[in-house]
Amino acid sequence: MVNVIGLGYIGLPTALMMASYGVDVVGTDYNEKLIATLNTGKITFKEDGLDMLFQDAINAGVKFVTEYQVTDTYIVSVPTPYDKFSKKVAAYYVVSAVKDVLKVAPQNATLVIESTVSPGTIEKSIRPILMAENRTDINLVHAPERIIPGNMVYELLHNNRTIGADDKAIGEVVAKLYASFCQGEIIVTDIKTAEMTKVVENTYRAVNIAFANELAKICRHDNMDVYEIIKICNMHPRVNILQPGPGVGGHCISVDPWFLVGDYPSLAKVIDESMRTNDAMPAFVLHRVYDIMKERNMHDLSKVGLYGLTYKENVDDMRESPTLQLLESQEKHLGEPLKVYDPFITKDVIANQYHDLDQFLNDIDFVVIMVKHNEIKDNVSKLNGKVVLDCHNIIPGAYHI
Ligand code: SAJ
Repeated sequence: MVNVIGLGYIGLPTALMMASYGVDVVGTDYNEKLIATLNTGKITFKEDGLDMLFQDAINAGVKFVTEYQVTDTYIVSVPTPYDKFSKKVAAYYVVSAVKDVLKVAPQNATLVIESTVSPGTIEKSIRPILMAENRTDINLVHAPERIIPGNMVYELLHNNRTIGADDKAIGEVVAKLYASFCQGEIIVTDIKTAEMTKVVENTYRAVNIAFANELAKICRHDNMDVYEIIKICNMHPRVNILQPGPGVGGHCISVDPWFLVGDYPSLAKVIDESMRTNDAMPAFVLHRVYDIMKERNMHDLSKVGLYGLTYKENVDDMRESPTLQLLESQEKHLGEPLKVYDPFITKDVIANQYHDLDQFLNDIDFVVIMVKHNEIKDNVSKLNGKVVLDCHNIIPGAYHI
């Protein structure tokens, strides 16, 4: 039996996928409310294909509990934030999950850590716990998750995976467990290499997005069309630039590269500058808003609305979202917060929030497209007559960042 610890954005789909492919799975989370919701047959977040997977897993006998189980395999998928000041990984959730596992784990159990951690974290923060508890019999493994919100179920099935283990034979056993559902290639390596690959993958994307954002600023400065330029450059066989945007959100690309800056401050220069570039984008958008208002002779900020609150399109996840960052930066100007609407955020989470697109558009003259949800792409005609600042190049004739 596999005990999946932490039933969030990664642990839940992983538990459901394994169960639906015939693995005996118990999911554990200390959040009683979350377990109660799952046990009433409700899924806890929106994601393509997750509802169906949930049903399959329930039919296959998956269980959700708050207690850690006595079993031979544990998969830990709890969050790893970073310390805002030191920029280093904050491994306290993983540390406390591991300590709890050790209270019940039998001899020679395998402990797989899926949570993203910086290179060396398992050696520095996890192995010493095993030593202190006299539990060197436990097989430590790192299997960093790679799935992208918005396409998680497909990617869980098809992405290649990395398994880092002290002992190659144990790595192969865990690879076999993942192969019960994963159709991609599974590479077995050592733990530190696995830790580094995960952080490097997200850093690669962060640096590439920062490059696109910097190009957007250069093009804005000299009145060039950044989208046309990127499109033409990407027709070169060895160029693949990502897209500029209003900032980088989510719990991965806006967080993981900081681990490298925190651990190697004198070496990770390009990464540090890239993260600062991305973090500065929401404030850049706000300045664009002020500039466009000036140009159009508009004075009333209460007539400006932000479309989209989530960190990217068609997901309901708001963590580190550029819109929240923009509002935070606006707060510093002591203004009345801008109006906001997002079809995926049904609860009231901030001031001036709308729950109906028509009502939102009725109350404003100036719309900033912060997130390119399908909803707005399908309703472009509703923007007729409005001033539009489009941060994603989806609305013909709109202002760009
Ligand atoms: N973004 C841009 N321009 C782009 C692409 C993205 O501004 O061209 C922005 C998005 O709007 C969003 C942020 O970047 O705010 C991140 O979105 P994303 O779709 O690039 O990635 P995440 O954070 O949802 O998921 C990433 C993925 N990593 C990589 O693609 C290397 C995913 O595979 C990882 O599993 C995930 O991080 C994770 O959990 O680490």
